Parts: sequence; structure tokens; C-alpha cells
Amino acid sequence: SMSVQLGDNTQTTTKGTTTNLKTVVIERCRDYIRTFPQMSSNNCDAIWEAFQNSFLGKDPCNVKVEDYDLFITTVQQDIPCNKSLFWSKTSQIAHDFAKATKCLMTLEDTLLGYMMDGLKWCGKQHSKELNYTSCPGWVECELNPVRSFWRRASAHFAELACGNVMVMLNGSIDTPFNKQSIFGSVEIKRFDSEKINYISIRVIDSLQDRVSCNSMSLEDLGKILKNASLNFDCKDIDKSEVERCINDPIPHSCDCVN
Ligand code: AVW
Repeated sequence: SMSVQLGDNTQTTTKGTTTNLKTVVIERCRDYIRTFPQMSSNNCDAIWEAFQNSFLGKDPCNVKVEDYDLFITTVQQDIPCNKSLFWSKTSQIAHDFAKATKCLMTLEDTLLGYMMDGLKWCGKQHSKELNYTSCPGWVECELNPVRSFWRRASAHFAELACGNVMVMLNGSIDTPFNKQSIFGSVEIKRFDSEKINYISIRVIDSLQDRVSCNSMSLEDLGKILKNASLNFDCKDIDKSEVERCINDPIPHSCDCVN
């Protein structure tokens, strides 16, 4: 089974490494630098080398989060304060919102996330080659190369967060805040109360009059943030309201979710 994203030559669900992984990663890297010339201190060939050294030659079920440490430091990017948008189970609407309003950026809007978004990769033990035949799925084994990368990149993105940040959660599910998610298990632990002024939690509800901010799940999140001395507020926002902002964006304005 294989699905192909339209407008993008990248397979999202092939069984093995994404076809032409090296070309795709390097071209995305150059594309990003063309769009953001302030990023031109980055060398896309060096970035590719550091990336593949993180997992090549390793058992694809034993790639550790720390195996990406060197790669993460190879990518140079300043994330401005007051811009970071975290999300959990709201991928589509959070990315559409960031793209339309241009007032916030997700991990996938940074060079690291942009390069790897939707790709799949793994190597084989004792081999210098990529495995195009078969790679472990997200839940098949915990220490798979893709999952470990996203955990590492997410930790980094959360460590860099400063000023006022936003989190978009999904109010249509029972546990908008899931302790097992990357947001709940990685990012929240890396937030630094010395650098973060305020966390705006926005729960996107598809049913009107949902009060997810008062749910047990959000209470759990509130306790964790209080214990970490992090300031926050929580608001329920109708999905239709966010969609209106996406379809008719007021440039450089986040007003629809404030
Ligand atoms: P998510 P998170 N199989 O919406 O808080 C395949 O749950 O975890 O939000 N891929 C998966 C699976 C799975 N079972 N579970 C998760 N993923 C992948 C980085 C998939 O690509 C950003 F900064 C899915 O779209 C956010 O703040 C993605 O993980 C935070 O972490 C998100 O799963 C979102 O991670």
C-alpha cells in the first residue's frame, strides 16, 4: 500500500525509506534557504551527512533519541520569541493556521521539520545503505529512526521556545492532553519557565459549546504546568472560527485565536 501526497513527490506510507530520500532532503533544504536567505549559513550537504550518520548502520529498532544530537546541532536556526506553535492531534488545522496567518511557526515550519516532514527512513545493521524495502512503523518498535528523530527535534524546538507560546489541542477527543503524545511526553518537559512568559492553550472544538478547558484531561495539563511554574490560560475555540481565519486571513494577525 502506498499513498502519494498530491503536489509533492513524496510517498508518505511506503514500506521502506522514501524514494530518493537524499535528493528530497537536500532539495527541501536548499528550497528553504532560498525562501529564508538569513538561513544561508547552513550547508545542505553537511546537513545530509550529519542526518544519515545518525541512523545508518544501526538496527532500525535501536536508533536512540540521542543518536540525532550531532545532526540537531548541525542545523543553525534562531527561533524568534512569541512565535512557537505546538500542537497535538490538530496537525492539519495548526499547520493551515500557521501558513495562513504567518504569525506563528510550528516545528514543521523550521528547517529541521520542513526537511523531514512526511518522510520515512531507516538503515540496516552493519550496512552503509538505506533500506528501501522495509522500515519499522511508528508503533512497531519504540526506538525506530523516524520516531526518535521527531522526539529529538521536538525536544529541541521546545527548549528554544521563549516569550508567549501557543498550543493547539483537539477538543473533539476525550483526552485533548495526552501524556503519551510528543507534546505531553517530550515538549512540555522541555519548556523553560525562565524563558517562557506565557502559554496560550487553545482547544479547538468541532461541536459548539464544548467546554474542553474544564475537562479532566486539561486539568492534568494545568497541574503539570503549575508545578513547572509555567503561566498559562486555556480557551475553547470553535473549529469553524479558526477555519474562517484560515480562509480569510488578516495578514500577520493571530487575533482569531486570542
Ligand atoms: P500527534 P504529538 N503512527 O497528533 O503531540 C504514525 O499525536 O504526538 O501529536 N505516526 C504517528 C503516530 C502513529 N501512531 N503517532 C504520532 N505520529 C506522528 C511535534 C504523525 O506524523 C510538534 F512540535 C503525527 O502527525 C507538535 O507540538 C505526529 O506524529 C507535537 O510534536 C503528531 O502526532 C505533535 O506531536
